[in-house]
Amino acid sequence: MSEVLATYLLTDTTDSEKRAEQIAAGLTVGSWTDLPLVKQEQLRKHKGRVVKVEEKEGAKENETQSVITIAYPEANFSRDIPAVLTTVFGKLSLDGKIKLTDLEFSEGFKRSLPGPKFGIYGIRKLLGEFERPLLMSIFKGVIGRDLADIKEQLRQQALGGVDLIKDDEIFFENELAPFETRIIEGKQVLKETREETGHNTLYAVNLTGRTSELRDKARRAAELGADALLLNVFAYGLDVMQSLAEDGEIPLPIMAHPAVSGAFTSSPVYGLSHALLLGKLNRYCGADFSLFPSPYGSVALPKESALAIHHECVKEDVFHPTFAVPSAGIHPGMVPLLMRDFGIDHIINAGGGIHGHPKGAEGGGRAFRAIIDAVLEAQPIEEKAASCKDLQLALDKWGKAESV
Ligand code: 1AE
Repeated sequence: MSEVLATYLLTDTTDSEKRAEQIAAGLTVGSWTDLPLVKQEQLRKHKGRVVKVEEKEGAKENETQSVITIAYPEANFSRDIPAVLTTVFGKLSLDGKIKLTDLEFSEGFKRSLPGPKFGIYGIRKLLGEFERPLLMSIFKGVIGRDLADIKEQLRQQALGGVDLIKDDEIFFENELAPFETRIIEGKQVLKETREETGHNTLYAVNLTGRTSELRDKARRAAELGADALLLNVFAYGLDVMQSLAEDGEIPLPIMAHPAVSGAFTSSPVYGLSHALLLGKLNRYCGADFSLFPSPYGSVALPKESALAIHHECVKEDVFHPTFAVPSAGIHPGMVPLLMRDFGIDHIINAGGGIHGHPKGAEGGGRAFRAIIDAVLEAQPIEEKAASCKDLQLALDKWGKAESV
């Protein structure tokens, strides 16, 4: 019998064994022990099963914690993420200090999910770049700006040598720079910069609007030559991203932005774990890129959470790996830490850390590229900065980040 396994962290539960049994029965067949034996037999294949109950070491003083795993028969729900989440963490998510930390799916269930269309290798192939972390920059301060301003910002970013440029997540449909025009004109700018520098840069456009419009807008974006779609997936829901990822007429990588996810993940005792939501579920539902706060920047995650997301993005599985994009407040002085903790296969992503460079976005891009090269070549940063003025200016402004 195929099952989905859900693991939870319980906090301040007096009898974890009993609670686990209550959840296993309550979220499947109801109050089991009150049923006549003949009914129990009929419903046995639908009943949840307690797989594990363990006390958790290292809980805070005056706090008890345990980890429980419940197996839910797949016979109880349709093969879609909304049905799974509603079963395993529907009303339960409102019922005391309980956090959903992991979900394990059967191979059959996994086959019904898309996973990333491109994955790390597919994105690298689009760029022809296989040996270093990729560099992405973010449009900043573009609300209220006209297309000429936006094109100039795009040009400056591309000239600095970034591999990808994404819209800001708060940039929606607007009259000054409509979605379709932004793609057409933006691609023209990137064609010109490629002719000037030989460097290819991809553009991820923010796919926004009502859910019912997204499929057609995404198809149009593909026709017009957009390179990738940015999606505020947690404002819409994972199933919306899954539908876009499964659509054969939307042959574009999807960049999952973490906006709104903090409401689901930030509490240590409620919600879902970062690794599950921003790592595993993003990957299974089709995210080619998963953005999340790094452990060092302005909006930071605990290091173990950021590393756990990364692990879920890249670990051995039936799906392509998702590109992890630890972000928020990233500047060039953080690159040695990012590369130490996330390796070569991740994306270094900066908004303010590119645009805030004393020589503008072009200088910012060059500073990042220089420090990435220095780390790859094990060259002392100070030595590299002596031969790269843009890097020196960046280090003078932001310094070198301390290890966390
Ligand atoms: C965690 C997402 C980061 C993001 O989308 C963003 O806009 C970051 O901007 P900066 O680098 O903090 O300026």
